[in-house]
Amino acid sequence: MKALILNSGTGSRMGDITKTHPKCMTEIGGGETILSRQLRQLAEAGVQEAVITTGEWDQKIREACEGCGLKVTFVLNPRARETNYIYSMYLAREALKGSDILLMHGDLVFESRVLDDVMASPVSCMAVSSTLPLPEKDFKAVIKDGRIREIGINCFESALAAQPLYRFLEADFALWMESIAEFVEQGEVKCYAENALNRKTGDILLCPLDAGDKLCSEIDTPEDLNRVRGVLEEIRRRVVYMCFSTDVLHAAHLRLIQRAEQLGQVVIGILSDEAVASYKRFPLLTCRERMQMFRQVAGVSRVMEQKTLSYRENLEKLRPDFVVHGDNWKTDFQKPIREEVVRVLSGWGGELVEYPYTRDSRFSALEGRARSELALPDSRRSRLRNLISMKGLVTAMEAHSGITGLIVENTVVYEENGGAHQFDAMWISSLCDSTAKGKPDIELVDMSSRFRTIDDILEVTTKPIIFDGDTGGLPEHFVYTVRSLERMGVSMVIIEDKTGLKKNSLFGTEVQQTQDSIEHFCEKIRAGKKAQKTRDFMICARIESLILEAGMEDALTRAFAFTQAGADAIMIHSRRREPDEIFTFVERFRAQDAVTPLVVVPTSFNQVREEEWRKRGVNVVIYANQLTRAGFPAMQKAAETILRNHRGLECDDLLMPIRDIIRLIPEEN
Ligand code: SPV
Ligand code: MG
Repeated sequence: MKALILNSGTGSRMGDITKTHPKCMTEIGGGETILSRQLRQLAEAGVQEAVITTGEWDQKIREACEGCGLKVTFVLNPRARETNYIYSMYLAREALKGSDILLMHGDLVFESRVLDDVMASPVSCMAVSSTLPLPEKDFKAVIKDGRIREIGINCFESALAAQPLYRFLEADFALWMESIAEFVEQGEVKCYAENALNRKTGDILLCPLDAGDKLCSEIDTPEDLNRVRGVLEEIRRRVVYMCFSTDVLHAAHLRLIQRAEQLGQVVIGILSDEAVASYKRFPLLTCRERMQMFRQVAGVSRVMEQKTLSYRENLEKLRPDFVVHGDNWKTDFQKPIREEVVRVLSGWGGELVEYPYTRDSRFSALEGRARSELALPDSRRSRLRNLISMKGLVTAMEAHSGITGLIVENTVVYEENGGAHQFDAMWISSLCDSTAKGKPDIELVDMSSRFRTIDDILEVTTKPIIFDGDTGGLPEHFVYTVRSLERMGVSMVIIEDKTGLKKNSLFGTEVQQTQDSIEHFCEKIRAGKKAQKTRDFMICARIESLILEAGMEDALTRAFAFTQAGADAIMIHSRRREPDEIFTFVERFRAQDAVTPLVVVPTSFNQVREEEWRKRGVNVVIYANQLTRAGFPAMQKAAETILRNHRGLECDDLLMPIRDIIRLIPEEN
């Protein structure tokens, strides 16, 4: 699209103001002239070429356009004094061929929102206002059946105030130009070019584009100038709010901020770490770092934290005139958040302005890179501690293979209020790892094989890992396990205070199991803590006293002894269907220790919601075996169905479509 700016006039009604320069070079505040503002707005809107018609001030206008960033063609009208711009347009006809035309008078000042709307129009259009009174002397557009039939000064019937800002499709502009040529060639050079346009409104579908109360105004007199300056000042004082969660700034963000800046002072809300992690991924930069990054961006006047996905709190604090956002949230999970923004803004007449969302493969590649950084051992290992301190309560879901790891990694549920929920971490259960290999959960699967499982999961995920280390084996062996896990990027190992042939805890006292002595287990914890190299790695001591019916006092005595020995967290287990003994333990432990993270595995007492665990002082909830228990019966059923029917057809309804499997496992490139 090419812009056509008509600047051949003398601006005689401006008095002394236009004695030394053309009207388009009149200052309008903010260090800008009418012309420099138009050129900036055009460049920001992506226009690359402009044709400017000039008259007496040709040289000055050429100089004023230097370095504007647009390719400008100047067309001098040597008869500017005795002709109207119909003649300038006629002279510019060759330069205007071959593209859509965005036409504006050189004395027109408009908000970028109006320009954006005009440029986005799929049909030829002219800016009008349905809210402004009809002007006595300026252009009006007569509208019938939704299209403009006539433009002129003297038509008042069925008319709206109109401004000389048009977008023409190439073919429509050619028709107008044809009519202009006929006028000029018959010597009619003093009338408006719109007279020639009026002859073609039957053939050109020219639609009114309603700018409403938005600024779009010609400056003809010093009074106009004062009024427009006042409006621009008010626009500069308006507050525009935007919220960002990104930790990688790219061109699309900067473009959006640039557009927002045209609406007023830009205030950026930075989404808290917790809010980002809840719906997306763990941010690579902390909220403070992201705030600092946005403070450096030109055009940003203030940066503040936005604690929740909901904008309400910040909007009520700021009462901004505008909220700016990409239009993607009209349909995605953020729809309820958007609706709330519209509702809250309507409280003081604020407006939501949406721009087309940019889906660019270069930006998705950046996101891919950010994700792979989260998978690096150092970054992943430390994240469990961070999440616990950030969220208070984290959830971990069992994974025993690459595919179950991907399910834990990618499953997100969106809530009605626009929030989202996903697992924070993965639990590599000894029960499920053994089951997947068809072996009993008795420490039979050796460490090399367990590490292989970890590696499969590490390769395709980014979330932190909690490893079920069973009893940890001999202290002399445990130190090697700690170092290996640490090196791989595992965040926490949980070892249970049992000894000898370990059986799964859910058997309880139905099988022979022996609890380790406090002294010996403390020795193992101390050895592990001494062996670890990083500050981040966590050793969690798991207490089996309730499982083995050794009593609450024993459980508590052990918990305090194990934390004394250096355990970073305590896991308390029970196989009762009621959670009361776990509640009692948590309450009594918290009475003496407010900080050591507490871990629970609510497999049998699964009626308690996460929020209640949080309130009671639990920090990690592990869903220890649900994926395994969901998956194997489904496989068994599929196998039986095929056996019964001697073919695969009947089994189809039980199966995940192949295309979903393919989507679950994206190919790396
Ligand atoms: C596991 O998942 O392997 C556990 C938890 O250790 S439990 O099965 O409840 O003992
Ligand atoms: Mg286990």
